[in-house]
Amino acid sequence: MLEGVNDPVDNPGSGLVRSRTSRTRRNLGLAALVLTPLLLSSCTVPGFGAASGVTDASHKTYKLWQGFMITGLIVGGLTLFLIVYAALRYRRKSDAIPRQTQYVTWIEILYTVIPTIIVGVLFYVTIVVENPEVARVAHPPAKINVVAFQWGWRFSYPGYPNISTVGQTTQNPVMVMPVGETDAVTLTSLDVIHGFYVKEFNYSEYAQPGVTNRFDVHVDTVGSYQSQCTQLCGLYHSLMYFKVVAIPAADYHACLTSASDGPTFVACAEKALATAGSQMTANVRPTQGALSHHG
Ligand SMILES: [Cu+2]
Repeated sequence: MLEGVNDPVDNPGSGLVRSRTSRTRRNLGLAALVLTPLLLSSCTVPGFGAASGVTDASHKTYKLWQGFMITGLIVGGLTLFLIVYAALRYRRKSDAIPRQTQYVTWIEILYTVIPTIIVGVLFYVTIVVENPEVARVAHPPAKINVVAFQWGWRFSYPGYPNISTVGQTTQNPVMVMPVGETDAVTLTSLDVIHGFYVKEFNYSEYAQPGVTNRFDVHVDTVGSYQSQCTQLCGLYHSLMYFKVVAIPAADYHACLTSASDGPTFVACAEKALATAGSQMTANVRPTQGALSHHG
């Protein structure tokens, strides 16, 4: 049989076999060419658009997101491969009806059980990550009230009635948060639904009229983080930015106590940020360099 394959005189079909073998070899080479750089570059798993995070919860959310994306790529890639393979390998060659292979019980069990396991695992890890993220501490050391409106934000600090910052459209108001302390955020809206979103927190929450949403944030990295409204809320939705300035907890409380109003508080916080930032650079901390990226 093999001799016949190698001898075109004995076997007129051997040319076809040989070209199919070389085609298979070429396809394998192509696959290796595409996969090798992909596999080599996977030493650092990419973020797939998510931030590596600057809060306790956001680091875990980041890992969860990576897990979901990698699972999706594997399942999607395998599905695509099987579709393309079946379409090419078993394409119509004659009018004869091919062998029918339905009711193969073990395959049917397999393609029911495997997806169920995958969904179950994804559900479980989501709960594990999400539960601590939405949990709230009984006595938060810092509190902030956030009010969204068309088209801007107001930030005020319970216990300090004189200190609040308001900014709309191009003004980009500043929200100050302590680093290393839990900050309890109370969020609502004056008019329509807005979305409170800080990319580095990997977190988004509705600001709804008539509803008060509460969540805790525990920032662990000093920095300035650009943030925005994520619900299409009208004409100037696209300008509804704000900035989170996260400074050491001691500076945060000192600024709250010493400031006489919103602007002096923000000025104090930005000064503390600059000082903490230059100290961070001097120490060459191996963090994400949040300060230099989000000025
Ligand atoms: Cu909005």
